Amino acid sequence: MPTEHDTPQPRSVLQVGPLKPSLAQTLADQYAASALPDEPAARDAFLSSHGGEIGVVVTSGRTGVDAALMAQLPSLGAVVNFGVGYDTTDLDAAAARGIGVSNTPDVLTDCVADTAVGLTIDVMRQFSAADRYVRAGRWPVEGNYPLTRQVSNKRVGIIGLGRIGSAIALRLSAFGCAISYHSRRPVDGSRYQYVPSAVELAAGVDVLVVAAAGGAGTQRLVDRDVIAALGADGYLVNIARGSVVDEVALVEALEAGRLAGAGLDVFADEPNVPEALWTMDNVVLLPHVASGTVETRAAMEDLTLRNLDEFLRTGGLVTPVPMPVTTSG
Ligand code: 8YV
Repeated sequence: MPTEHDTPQPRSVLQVGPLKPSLAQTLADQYAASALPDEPAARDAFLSSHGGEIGVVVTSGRTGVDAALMAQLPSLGAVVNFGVGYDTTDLDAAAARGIGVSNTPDVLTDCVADTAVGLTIDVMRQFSAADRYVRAGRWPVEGNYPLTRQVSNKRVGIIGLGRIGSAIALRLSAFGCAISYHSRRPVDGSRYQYVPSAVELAAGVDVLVVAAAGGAGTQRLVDRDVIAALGADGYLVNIARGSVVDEVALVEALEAGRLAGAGLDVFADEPNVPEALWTMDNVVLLPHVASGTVETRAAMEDLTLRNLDEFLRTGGLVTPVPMPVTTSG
């Protein structure tokens, strides 16, 4: 009985959501890719006439493919993500249909980890705020900038000791920081201290760095209790996903002085950032730029295309993500 692998699989490529311009151009020029229209009527028209032809979607971690869209792509064989995070793609729906999902791990680890270290130094030493102080002409008028907090030798807790979390730990260890971490389970062979809960971790550190993947499993993992445990002398740094932190609780704690500061590259509803944070000198706000370097985005683009090529050639993927086990699997 011919299986689905024998019958020729539709190989049409569909771009879903905005992508790095050069990648979008390559998809159009070299893969005859279509781009899913944003406008609802045009989108529905496209899906009803061409949905069945689509074999692979290329998207970014910021857009993804949900179950509703997946249902309108009956021949879909893979979702190729530009980005390490894939929390916007419904893995359960994909697994149920045997659809593979890939991401771009490793190639962005250094830049994201550098950003976490940069945010930690900036928020504790208030370099951005001090820079604004000088540019506002306040130094000759108000004198020296107030003293800030030392980064070296501080106790740092990492939520999510994966590739990026480990790279952050390595960097901050070189600053003499004592590293401890919380993850779903202890990491075999890790030289850092495992702490079984996020609250206990926060209670024992000066800086809490969020490096856990987004998704249902980590939704508001850094909640009110964790923020309270971190305390009025504690700092929060997030380079993972806004969804991992209870942003309302975070803003309230900062407004009430129940947290010393926060360095944030990601937010709950990007690109919207709570206005209450805009005027706080003990908060550093970045527009989701952790992997945003020429070198890293080029490497992400290359790995995205390698996954696409592999799927079109063999039906496999170069960097598939771990898929949930389905009851029917
Ligand atoms: C990407 C990211 O910029 O890799 C991720 O998960 O969040 C960023 O590196 C983004 O996903 C691509 O749009």
